[in-house]
Amino acid sequence: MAERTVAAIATPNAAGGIGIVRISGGDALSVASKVFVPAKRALTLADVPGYTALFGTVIEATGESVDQAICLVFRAPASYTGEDVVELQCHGGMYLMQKVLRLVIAAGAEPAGPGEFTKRAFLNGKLDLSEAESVMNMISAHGEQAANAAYHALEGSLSREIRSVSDVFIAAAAHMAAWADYPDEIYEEELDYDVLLTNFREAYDKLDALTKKFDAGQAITEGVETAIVGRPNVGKSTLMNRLLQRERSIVTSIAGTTRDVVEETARIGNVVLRLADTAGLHESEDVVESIGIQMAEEKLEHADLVLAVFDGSAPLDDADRALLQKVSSVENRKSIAIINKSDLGNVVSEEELSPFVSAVITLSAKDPDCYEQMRMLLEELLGTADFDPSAAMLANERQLDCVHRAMAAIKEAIDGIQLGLTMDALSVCVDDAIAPLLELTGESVSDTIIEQVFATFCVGK
Ligand SMILES: Nc1nc2c(ncn2[C@@H]2O[C@H](COP(=O)(O)OP(=O)(O)O)[C@@H](O)[C@H]2O)c(=O)[nH]1
Ligand SMILES: [Mg+2]
Repeated sequence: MAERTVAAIATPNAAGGIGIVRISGGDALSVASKVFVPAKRALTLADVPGYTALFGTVIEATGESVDQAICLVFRAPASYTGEDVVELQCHGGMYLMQKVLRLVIAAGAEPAGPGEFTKRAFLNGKLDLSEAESVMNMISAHGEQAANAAYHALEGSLSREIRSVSDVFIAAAAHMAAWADYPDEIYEEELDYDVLLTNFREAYDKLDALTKKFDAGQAITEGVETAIVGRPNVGKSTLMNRLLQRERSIVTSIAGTTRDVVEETARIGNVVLRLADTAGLHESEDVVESIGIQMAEEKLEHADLVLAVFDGSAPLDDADRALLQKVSSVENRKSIAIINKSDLGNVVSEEELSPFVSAVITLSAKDPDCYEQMRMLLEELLGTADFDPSAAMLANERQLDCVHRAMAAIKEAIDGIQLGLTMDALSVCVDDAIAPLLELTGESVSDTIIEQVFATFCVGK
């Protein structure tokens, strides 16, 4: 592939011990040789083999030295992108890195777009699309489990699972095509409806299992958008701080203390919660507080998980009941009712609240032990307790959508077999099942989707 040679700073946009400018493409070595002079003058970049590290100097066009650097040479196809790649490791000052990049571009490289290195790796068959997406997840992983899961995806756990499914349909499609051409040569074994039915059901179940694990995977990798809501003074901010394990939100006995939305990410066991502590929900005359309450209502509406807090030491009031109605009005959304202040005695029963929410828990946010109580409940509710990072896992909505479309087609095929559909009609369903699976791994995918996937990457990756 005659690609442009591109370059970008591959390290973070911040001062660091080392900064790397990566150059990839057919001219990578000749571009690098214009800006880098090896200390051993006898060596020329054009001649050194792949996997060579050279010490030397980055120079300006005038020949003036800019920085000492290590130059790493990779030769196609044995590089990240599959092309010739040169990495210049310089001292990681931000000004310096920008300067080295400018020199490299002046020497003939073009600035790399977001994710362009990984995109080239994909286009050169170094990794498939779902593996490329896991590169992104590796970078943004919050915790060990997330990084572990992304690593296994990069290493192909999802791709293998998806291929094991798509292979079933590709084989069926091939047999069906052969049958259409040579109907006399009967493919009894391969096209036996009972055998097909068994295979298709097994494939469907595999995909179904992936979708069921999706939410748990998201909770571990992306985090769950979580709103802490309740009327004033029930202990929302105390709970927020407990989950964060530090004093982030202001706690006082004065109602209306929290007026803004206080947002912070907490990792609790395997689960990542993107927490929003909000203003107490009630009628307020105060202009500032009213805006805060409005924001709380919005969080309540859009959050993926709601922690609705109640003061268990006093009977439920109208504001509590209104909140319960609101929490339960959003379908397919997880919610936990928290009966707080259990240390002060309890007049609110879990049975009163359970019809409105996914789970109820009684605790005292003041008691450090409630952290562990919350962890166990969250892991159970979000399905992360028995999470296996080495198992296949869907990494994002794009992949989930592909699986849903494949499942719909497989279901049609299964129904079709049971209705005794003709082989021709069945083969349409089979083709419909294959397409989204190939789209998931990127084996057959439109340029638009490729663009979309890599547009979410950072420059330099
Ligand atoms: N006794 C007791 N007091 C609590 C508990 N949780 C919070 N509080 C107190 O209740 C008051 C209001 O707490 P805060 O977290 O600011 O409530 P918010 O208005 O819902 O954010 C403060 O005085 C807290 O110390 C609890 O579990 N037990
Ligand atoms: Mg508060």
